[in-house]
Amino acid sequence: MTYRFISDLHLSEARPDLTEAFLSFLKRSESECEQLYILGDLFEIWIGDDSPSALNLAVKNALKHISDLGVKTFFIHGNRDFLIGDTFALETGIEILPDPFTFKIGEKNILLSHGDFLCTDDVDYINFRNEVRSPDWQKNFLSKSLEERRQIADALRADSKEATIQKAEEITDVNQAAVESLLKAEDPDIFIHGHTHRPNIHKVTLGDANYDRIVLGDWGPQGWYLDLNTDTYTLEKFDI
Ligand SMILES: [Mn+2]
Repeated sequence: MTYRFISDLHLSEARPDLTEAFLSFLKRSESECEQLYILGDLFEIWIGDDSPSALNLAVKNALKHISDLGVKTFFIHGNRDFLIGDTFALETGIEILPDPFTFKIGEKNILLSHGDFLCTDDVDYINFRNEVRSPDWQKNFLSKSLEERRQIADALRADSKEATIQKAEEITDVNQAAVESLLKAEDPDIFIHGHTHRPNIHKVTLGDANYDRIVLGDWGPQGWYLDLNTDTYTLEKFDI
């Protein structure tokens, strides 16, 4: 049984090469894994499940196809596609999980997250996150026309890009104390997340406890995925 994990593909109309790579990746995943977990930022932007585009349709159809073939698919919201909702889940067969989410593979506890909530040094971002994740904000946003939503989203994205350029390296990475308190609270054997675009395997020791923190990579010149079996895992990359 192989569990496969990806995140931070940032699919958009501007990068058809990434969409192509994802569709081929799903095709081979049909026979290479039994479960597929997408840990956020599948899309560069998501303004509502009712937004029609060729990209959205192609991705939804491909997800529906692999799930119809029996590969169980899961999704955790990223900071770009946090508005993916129940309609998307229904249309694709994907199951939306809370963030963070813990489950068992054999004897091992696995903890999953997108990872953005651990970037607590970036106070502006955490405040923004709290605002846009509130049911009121989302209800208000989704009640606007698609055109209005697109304008607001473009403005937010421009702000965020500018802010990220100005921020110090360490501010946009996860905060170590936040990671440690999450590990102590959830006590997983393996913690898998994305968001930071810093693919790596960190061996963490806290007191008597050992944890593997695996950071998935974003897709660009290369695609990244993690394959996890009962006893082993491998963090893989391939050229796009
Ligand atoms: Mn992210």
